[in-house]
Amino acid sequence: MKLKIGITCYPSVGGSGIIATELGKLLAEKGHEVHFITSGLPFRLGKVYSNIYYHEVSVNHYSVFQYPPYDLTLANKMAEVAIREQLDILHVHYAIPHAICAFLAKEMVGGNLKIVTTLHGTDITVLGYDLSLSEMIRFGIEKSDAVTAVSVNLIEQTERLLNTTNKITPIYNFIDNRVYFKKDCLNLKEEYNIAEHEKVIIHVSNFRPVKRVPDVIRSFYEISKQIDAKLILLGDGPDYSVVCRLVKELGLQQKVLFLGNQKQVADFLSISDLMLLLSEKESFGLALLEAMACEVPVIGTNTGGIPEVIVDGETGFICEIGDIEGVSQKAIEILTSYELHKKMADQSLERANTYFSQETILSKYEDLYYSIIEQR
Ligand code: GMT
Repeated sequence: MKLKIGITCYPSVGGSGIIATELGKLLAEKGHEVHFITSGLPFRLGKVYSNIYYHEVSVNHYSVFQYPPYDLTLANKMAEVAIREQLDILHVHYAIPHAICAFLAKEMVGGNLKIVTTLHGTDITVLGYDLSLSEMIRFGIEKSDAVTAVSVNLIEQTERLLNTTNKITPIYNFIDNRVYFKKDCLNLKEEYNIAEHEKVIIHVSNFRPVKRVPDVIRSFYEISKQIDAKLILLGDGPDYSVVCRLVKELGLQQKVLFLGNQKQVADFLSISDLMLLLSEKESFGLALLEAMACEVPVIGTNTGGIPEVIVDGETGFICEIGDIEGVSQKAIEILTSYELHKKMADQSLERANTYFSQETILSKYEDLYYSIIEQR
């Protein structure tokens, strides 16, 4: 039975938007009908699919409202699309506000519409501590027909913090290995003036304070004392200028490449020897998985879902938050041993393609959809 699925996410460049969009594309490839109900065209949609529709949520800025009513407009749009298109499922990414909007839409529509909520992280690990929102997040989770989270750690945190009773199923994030694989991009090194013998370290994030990008710079500073290397920074965000200043202070201007938001992430990963993701909070760390699929070993911090992605000592290393010395030692270990690097690169690819492949994860979502539809 083919399903009609509405998907709501933040359509920007963040990991949750990427996962929601990629999932929509995979579902469409399997013959399901997918309706994106979002405030903008999802960033990763790319090519045209005859069974993917886009319904824009455009919020009116009436002067009578002090704040634009995104949540209510979204709920109204969800209800409208659910009735017109006879949706079976509304799959929302983020409990706040999307699960609440879906609940409102379901109340408006009645009937058999089912809500699936996927928790991605900051709706729990940051907003969950905010007493002005936590009860609402709990409500959104309890009222969903099915709830998933992108790591087991995120489930534990949700249950501990919010005392939820609704079952939460872990469904890990995935990569599309038709997009993320190691390519021959050596010309990129030349274009960016990276010498052939220089090692390339990469960091990809939205430069929020939680990503601790200054730790990446400080670790790189230590590494570059012993190894000829360049650091590629992909992404942009609030800490960008703090990071620029630190790079200048440490005299690293010639060694750090600020490349901003880029679409061809796999090309940059293909010339990289190591990824650093040294976050304070990270419910999964999609960037790590993208690196692993491109045969890049990774060093991440011992937080959130990162230890579920990296196998310490096999696909990379796990270090404590803020342990610059530990990170730089491990990085030097990987970058100076051909055998260790090769072993970790191979094991990273193997892990990405077995535990986190699109086929495995897509079928988990499909099974979940069918299981709640059977409960009708
Ligand atoms: O990491 C961010 O700041 C962006 C955020 C998002 O909404 O995209 O990422 C969260 O969801 C991703 C996809 O599930 C996860 O890979 C990230 O680990 C998670 N970020 C945090 O937990 C901080």
